[in-house]
Amino acid sequence: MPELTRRRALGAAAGAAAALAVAGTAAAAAARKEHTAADPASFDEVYKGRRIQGTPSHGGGHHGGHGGGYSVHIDGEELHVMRNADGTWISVVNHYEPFATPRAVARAAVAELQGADLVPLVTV
Ligand SMILES: [Cu+2]
Repeated sequence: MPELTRRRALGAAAGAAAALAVAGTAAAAAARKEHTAADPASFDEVYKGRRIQGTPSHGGGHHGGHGGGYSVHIDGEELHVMRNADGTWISVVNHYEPFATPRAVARAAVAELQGADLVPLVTV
């Protein structure tokens, strides 16, 4: 009975899709829970000869809260950072490499810059 087999196959596919949807929702909920956790603490240190600073910045920043409510500076210049939905962080210098904390992002940016000045990002 090809028809019955086809229906069964469709039913199984629908069941799998539903299970995936449930799993996706659970993952999203977990990510949200993590996201609503307290903002990372401020930091201020010298790393590889550069001063890196980070601090929660609610409502501040040059592009209005897009930075996840947190601002990072390297030698006084703002490093554009963004918080991903899963709670990880990226910067304009390391756009495709997520880090666990803004401090890790700042350190990675310092390593990436290799002593070069951070040029302020102009947002139009
Ligand atoms: Cu941004």
